[in-house]
Amino acid sequence: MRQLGDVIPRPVSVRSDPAADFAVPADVSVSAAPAAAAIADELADLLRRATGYAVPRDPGGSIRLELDDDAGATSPESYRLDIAADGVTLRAPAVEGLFAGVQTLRQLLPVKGEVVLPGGRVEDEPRFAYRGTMLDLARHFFAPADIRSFIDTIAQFKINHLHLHLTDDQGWRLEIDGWPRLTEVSGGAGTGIDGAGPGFLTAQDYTDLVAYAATRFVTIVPEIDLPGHVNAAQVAYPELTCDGEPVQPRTDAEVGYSSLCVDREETYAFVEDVIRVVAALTPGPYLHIGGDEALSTTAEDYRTFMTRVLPLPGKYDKRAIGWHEMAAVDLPEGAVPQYWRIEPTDDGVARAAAAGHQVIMSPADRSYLDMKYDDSSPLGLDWAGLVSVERSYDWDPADRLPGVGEESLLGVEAPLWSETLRSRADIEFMVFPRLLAIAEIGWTPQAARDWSSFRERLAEFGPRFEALGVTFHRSAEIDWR
Ligand code: TNX
Repeated sequence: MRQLGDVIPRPVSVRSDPAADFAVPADVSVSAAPAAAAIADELADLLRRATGYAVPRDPGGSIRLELDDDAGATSPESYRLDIAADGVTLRAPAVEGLFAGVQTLRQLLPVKGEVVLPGGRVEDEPRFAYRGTMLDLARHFFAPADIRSFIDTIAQFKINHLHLHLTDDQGWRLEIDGWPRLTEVSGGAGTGIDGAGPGFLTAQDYTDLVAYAATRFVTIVPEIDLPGHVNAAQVAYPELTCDGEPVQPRTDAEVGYSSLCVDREETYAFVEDVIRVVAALTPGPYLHIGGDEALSTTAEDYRTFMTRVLPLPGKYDKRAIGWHEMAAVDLPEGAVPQYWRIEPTDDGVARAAAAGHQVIMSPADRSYLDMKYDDSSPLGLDWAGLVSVERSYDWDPADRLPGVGEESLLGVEAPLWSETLRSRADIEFMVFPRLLAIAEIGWTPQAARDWSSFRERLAEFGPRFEALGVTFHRSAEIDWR
């Protein structure tokens, strides 16, 4: 039988009551508030697979999902789970909390054998509102089916944002109305690293993906990387270079050689068009404008460009996120720098935090899922060092950067760049189990986390990943079951 605290991310409060274990009976049923019907159906389905029972929906259900909006909760994702000898009550102020609670309940189901839920009470809420990961579709395109399967798995660990890096030097992966060559040329055959990652999302694919993610309470954050990382755009539209001369497609992993032409009006017509189209396709609140590694844009040009472009997401009702280099300029209200550096450096991020901006923490030496685990990792890079499971767990985003403490953080994100990846199994190998460490950092209060507890809880997920058909790295740091 599972223990009530055997959950990742670790809940805020767990009170076990062994006298109240719930042996799920053959006539188990699920009831739910109308707004939670889809979540109840999902839970019934999970129970059906675990028990083989019929598990109908029934207003008098022994497992009840209740919405309780006067719970005085601080977060819509908070929930309270009571497991007693005669049934289960899950209560939350919003559907987000019911979904989070169902993910907890799901982890309390055994992989196989008799289904007895451990008695007691869990009270839970997230440390940060933003708990994210990122897929780089530009260096290697991954099809919607792969992205959906990824969303299914990450949502089980209460990851609630998926950032899609849609454009880079090696490819452009989202169809943009009015600019067909972006995807016809730079999403086509021969694009991606080594020419091995062709493909793109049509506007309809993207819309469907966003809607699917919403059913898993995951918000899609689209990124259009500007003003560097634009070779693919310039291959498709040579008028986006300063001299208007065609540039060659690139399939190597260099960074920092391409830049939009900051002095030309055509540049801003293009950029605003793209931002307008992406904003219109995106129901979520964020639009990521990149801004990283613009090494062939002069510092002055970079500031000119960013000062003009950063307000555009706001013009189309989105909050701008950008890699932290953008904090070199005064940011418009609501803009969020995403910090990736290894060493604390004065990039203007602390200044932005002092001015009231929220920050997303993604330090490369801890959260980059494309770094190798150890010297023997067959995939991945190592410019930010080796990132073992313990290194990905054992850090605090609130003490990474002087001047950027707990109150300044919107949350954490673990990016996965895809230079060395070719398949769904490659993604999963790099992401699991390290994303579970980041998920716990983002959800569980710092004072309630420790590595020895995490590695023990994580060990139970070996058989669970196997049952899900999810590839993972059997790190020697963990005594896998
Ligand atoms: C740095 S850090 C990048 C990406 C690369 C990645 C590889 C940052 C915002 N950009 O262009 O894909 O390293 O690890």
